[in-house]
Amino acid sequence: MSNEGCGPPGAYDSPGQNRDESGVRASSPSVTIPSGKSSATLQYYLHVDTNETTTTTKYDTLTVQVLNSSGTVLATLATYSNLNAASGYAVHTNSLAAYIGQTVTIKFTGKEDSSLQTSFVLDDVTLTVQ
Ligand SMILES: [Ca+2]
Repeated sequence: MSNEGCGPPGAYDSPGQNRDESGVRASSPSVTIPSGKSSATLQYYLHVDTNETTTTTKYDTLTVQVLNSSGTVLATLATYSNLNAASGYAVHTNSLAAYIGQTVTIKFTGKEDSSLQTSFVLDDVTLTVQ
């Protein structure tokens, strides 16, 4: 029997200090927005919590993007950062009217630097087509 593959315990683990959380990285299944509709609205609730203390620099961000069926980014709908930190959830809406008749994917991508965590908490993501 061999016993390989594991490095020394703790070699890649540095406990304490600034714990880095990866935040949100999620995308919806692709959705087809039927042609002939007049409005398409993406709505979601977002709570941003941060340990950052800056009031000027966006160290940690969450971007909301529209991708086509090939995975190409068509547009960035919104960008949030540690500067948006607040208690409670805020409701946001983005128009997807430009994509009526297309099949698109909505992608939420959280990105953080190596210190001072920011959490982007999404809830109730809905797409309303009328
Ligand atoms: Ca940070």
